[in-house]
Amino acid sequence: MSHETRSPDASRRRLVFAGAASVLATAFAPAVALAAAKTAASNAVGPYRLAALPYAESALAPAISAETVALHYGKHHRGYVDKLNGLLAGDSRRGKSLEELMRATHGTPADVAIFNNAAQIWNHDFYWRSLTPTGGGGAPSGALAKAIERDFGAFGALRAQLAEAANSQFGSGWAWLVVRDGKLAVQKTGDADNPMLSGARPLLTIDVWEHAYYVDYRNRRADYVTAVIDGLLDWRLAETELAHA
Ligand code: MN3
Repeated sequence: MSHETRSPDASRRRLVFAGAASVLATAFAPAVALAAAKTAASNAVGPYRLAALPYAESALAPAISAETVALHYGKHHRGYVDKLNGLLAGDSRRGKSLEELMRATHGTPADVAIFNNAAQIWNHDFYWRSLTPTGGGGAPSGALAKAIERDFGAFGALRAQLAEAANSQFGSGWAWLVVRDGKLAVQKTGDADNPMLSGARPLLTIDVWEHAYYVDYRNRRADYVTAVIDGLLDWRLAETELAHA
């Protein structure tokens, strides 16, 4: 069989499909117009954008593969952005910042989908910024190093607490280094929740949803967590956020 015998069939199928679509477009013009508007809202013209990844998709390998980043950033993270823009099409709240939206919808059952998608965008933006190409993040220094010594005793204790939080979060969620009431602390949150909603300021985060590690580590979350803490966390972000706390 050659392409010459296949392509006329394929062309005809496309024409038939186009014809059917045209008939549908005529019969349901308002619905089609609405769908088109929603599609536009969920793409570049919407108010919420997919932030650029701050490094190449392959930059976190081997701790996190390019395949994982392509899926995690390009499908999951992008999906939250598209979903939020769809949910807020025609909603007066679409002008709010992500943080304002999270605070306005947190704990409101009717707005749970808006909260979840807004918070997941914020959390993922922060997650990508919490990581840096292997070896680039250095070690805590300056005021951060002093605060770690003051509040944890030693870096090893912080490292152990962060790993414990990340590994013990039941189901989907996040592990965080935060500042709360002027002190550094480690905490975990479930699903899309974020420590800022209980009065803390995030300094670093680790995504422990299965989509963050299953391609590379299968069920071995602890191996992913170790690889991230020991190889990818960007302590410079924590220093910057602490300076603004
Ligand atoms: Mn994720």
